[in-house]
Amino acid sequence: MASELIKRINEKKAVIGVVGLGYVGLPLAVENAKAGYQVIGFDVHTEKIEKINRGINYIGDVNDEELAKLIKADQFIATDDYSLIKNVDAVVICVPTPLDVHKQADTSYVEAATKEISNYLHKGMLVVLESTTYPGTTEEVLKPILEQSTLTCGKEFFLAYSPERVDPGNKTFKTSNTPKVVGGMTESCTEVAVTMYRNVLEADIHEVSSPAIAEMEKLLENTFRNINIGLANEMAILCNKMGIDVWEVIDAAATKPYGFMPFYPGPGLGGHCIPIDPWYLTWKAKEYNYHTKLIESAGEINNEMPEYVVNRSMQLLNKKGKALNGSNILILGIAYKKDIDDYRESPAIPILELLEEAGANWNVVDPLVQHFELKGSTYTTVEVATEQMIKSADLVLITTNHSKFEYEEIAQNANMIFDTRNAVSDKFIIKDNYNKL
Ligand code: SAJ
Repeated sequence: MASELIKRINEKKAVIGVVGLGYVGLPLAVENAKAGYQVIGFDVHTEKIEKINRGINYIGDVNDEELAKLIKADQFIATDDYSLIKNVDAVVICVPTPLDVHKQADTSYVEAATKEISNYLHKGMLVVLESTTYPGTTEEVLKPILEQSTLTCGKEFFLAYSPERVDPGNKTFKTSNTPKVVGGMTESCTEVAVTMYRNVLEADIHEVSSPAIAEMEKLLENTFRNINIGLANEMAILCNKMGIDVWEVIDAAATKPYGFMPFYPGPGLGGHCIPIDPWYLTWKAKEYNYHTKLIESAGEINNEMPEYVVNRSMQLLNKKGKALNGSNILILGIAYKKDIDDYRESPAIPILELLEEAGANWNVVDPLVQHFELKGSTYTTVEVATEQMIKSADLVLITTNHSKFEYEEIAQNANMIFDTRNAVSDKFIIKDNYNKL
């Protein structure tokens, strides 16, 4: 059955399903359709389905015209009708795997999608999970659900894991050219999944011996970042105490051509991956009575950065005889990182919450994020900071180093600046109003 499916994939006769049409699923669906496959996208959000079927794109990494052309050519359709899975030869699951309030992995979206697929699973079908999750999910969660169809994994259907590596906004590495790791439940599962990706992506496809290897390598990738950012943040705290410019220290260390990779301090960790992925490991490790000390320490340092930033801001205002309470603070950037329009897990949110608690007056400038939620209320950002806004602020707090900010004007007009991203170039710093992390 594997060879039949491989043949259908190689002849581009296979129909590809993608479940979850977000920043991972939609680019993948488009790449599959561009490769010549008939693609059916599944999502629970009707507004996404309607937009796609009208050829309207909503993901920055997807080319509007490309999507419209594929929809017009009937190469790609979106639906919430899972019964269409019976027409699909291979389905890729790209749904969220958030953490719950106890930082425990929430695989409910994955389980829901898998149960729907299981209802329509048929002989000779491939199922691939791409959502970031704890090692063991594919074998312990997906496989049993899919085998409720009475089909046998590795013989009658094929199951693999292949972590998504989408970096939203990355102009260099996209879905098509980022190397892909694939691990199947059996050799034939791996072979079928690798065949699909090899027909769709330009990038190298790296086979591993099991889904658990692929699940774990993804977590290593992002835990590596989390821990190194934690180290950079701890260095920033220590350097500040010692009166040493941590940014100059990091730039100097980065001259080492081997054995070092620069990471930079910041106001905290945002985004949908880095602050979250390491906790899948921590949570699963408990099952093996192991305490992931290093991961948790790095997480604590990163999680404390928003409070550290607010304390530093308070100290800076105190130097001018001001308290946080009643001060006007202009926040530059609510997005979780530079030139991104996403504020999920953004450290600017806890910073605003702390400023609110301290009785500070704040205003947020962000050219890419128009609205944001804070403690259940919706706020609107200012797109461009006027000279008046800058001058009337007791403190300008740079939390996101968007390229669009006019750093020279800010440096000239601000009473006081706290730059948590080393965003303001030295050449603009002509007054003693400038401070950084
Ligand atoms: N950050 C720092 N210091 C750094 C790097 C990042 O404080 O040196 C902060 C960022 O400001 C942000 C958070 O950490 O708030 C996460 O930043 P990120 O650069 O890791 O960006 P993400 O969250 O978009 O991570 C994605 C990840 N991609 C996937 O999980 C598929 C990650 O694996 C990529 O390495 C990363 O993009 C990337 O390289 O841009």
